[in-house]
Amino acid sequence: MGKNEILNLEYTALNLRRNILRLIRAGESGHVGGALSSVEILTALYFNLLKIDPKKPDWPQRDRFVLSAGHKCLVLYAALAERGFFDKSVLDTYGALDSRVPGHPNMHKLPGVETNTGALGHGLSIAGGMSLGLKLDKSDSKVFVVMGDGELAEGSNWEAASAAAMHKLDKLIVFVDRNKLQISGPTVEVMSYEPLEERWRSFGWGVRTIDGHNLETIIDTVNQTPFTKGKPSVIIADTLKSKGLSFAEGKVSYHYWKAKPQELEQAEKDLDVMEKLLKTKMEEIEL
Ligand SMILES: Cc1ncc(C[n+]2csc(CCOP(=O)(O)OP(=O)(O)O)c2C)c(N)n1
Ligand SMILES: [Mg+2]
Repeated sequence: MGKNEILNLEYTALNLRRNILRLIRAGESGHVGGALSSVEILTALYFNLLKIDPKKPDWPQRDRFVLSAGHKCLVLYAALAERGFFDKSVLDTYGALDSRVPGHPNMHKLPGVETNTGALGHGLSIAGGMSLGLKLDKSDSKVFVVMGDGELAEGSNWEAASAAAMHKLDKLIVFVDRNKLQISGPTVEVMSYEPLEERWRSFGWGVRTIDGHNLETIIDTVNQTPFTKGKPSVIIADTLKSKGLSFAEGKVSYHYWKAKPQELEQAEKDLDVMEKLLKTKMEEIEL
């Protein structure tokens, strides 16, 4: 990929973070930590990898995206709005009664949402079913899933992982957002999943571990799927929870953020600094 192309995607990632802040401003609170750690993954998907058409959200040939960890919905709303699935003014209704962007994604309210999620541990089963259906239809469409690392404590995931391997769903691509934290503490202390890579491998999946904030790496890695022909693929994305907010990064207490006005101000400043850095990078490229 060209440097310019990557930088443009980095700008898009910044816009997603700005959209997330806009949602938080409207609702005054939300699951911000896991939304911010997945920003680069959703940027890569919605602005490079997914075969989609915002004007035709039900286009049968589209790729599917399932946000299994539905509480991360702020990042999904941010990406869908930025990609043009709906007007950005909808983001300002977050937290309001009957909002189209509720606390967990609802496919009946918003175009681009493939399925309802929020009860952890269901997305992979749904995505596996979608992928099997597409395979039976001889479709080329891929199914992508984003899961949380804490979510992997749900036993249903491992049943779904076995079924996907048995059915040789090699167009099924899962990201585990390994930000190492879940709701109440470090993931390995609440319910350890380690050794994660070996665990997925033993379930019959192709596995890679990457830096989940590096857009170029995310795209290159997806473009190498299936890592093994006939096997589903999982990408363990190492990330930082609340990435981008100086006062919240890596802190479990920002899993769900009840935003104080001073914190919102600081958050805006943090994103302005990010924008300045990107501008400098852009000038260096143009020289
Ligand atoms: C079945 C179920 N149990 C509990 C919860 C409450 N809950 C919401 S988020 C969360 C922690 C998820 O952690 P992780 O998957 O690591 O997400 P992230 O760190 O990306 O926010 C829990 C336990 C839920 N949504 N569903
Ligand atoms: Mg986590």
